[in-house]
Amino acid sequence: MRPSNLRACRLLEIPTVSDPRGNLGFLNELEHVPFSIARSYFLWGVPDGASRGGHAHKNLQQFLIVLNGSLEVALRDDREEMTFSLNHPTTGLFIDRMIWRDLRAFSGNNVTLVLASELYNPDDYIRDFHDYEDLMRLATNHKG
Ligand code: T46
Repeated sequence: MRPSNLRACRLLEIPTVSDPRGNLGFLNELEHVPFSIARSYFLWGVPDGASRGGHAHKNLQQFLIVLNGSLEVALRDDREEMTFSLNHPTTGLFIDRMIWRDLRAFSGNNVTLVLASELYNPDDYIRDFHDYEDLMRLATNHKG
């Protein structure tokens, strides 16, 4: 398992072609999305006040695009936290492996598309923050 890289998590611009008919955004694998895409899923109809996430992934990398509405994403490792506000389909958020994420403040009309580097695997999830901290400590010690 590679160590966390909170600083690698970042907003990435999604190329968009606009003309009088509207807008078209596109994403090329390994060019605009920094990994090979194995799966996509989407979130919608999230009730007011609900939050999602609350876990980290051992290996999975993801790219979030808010297609409609808005959303706040809090990312943290065992040392620091970064918060991103997503509210436009011209910007996506890359989330590296071994990053704890909380998704909150979903607007009522929110639709969020997620591109993922691997197929769904429940064993890839770390759902307890203390377990996450232990794994981070181990990874740091291994690095020396
Ligand atoms: C993440 C955040 C942003 C599947 O069967 N296949 C899938 O591809 C996914 C993503 C989920 N599921 C099932 C597993 C659960 O029974 O759907 C149910 C809800 O999943 P979960 O509670 O993990 O949903 P979120 O929104 O808390 O987390 C999801 C992703 O699981 C996670 O990887 O980073 O969105």
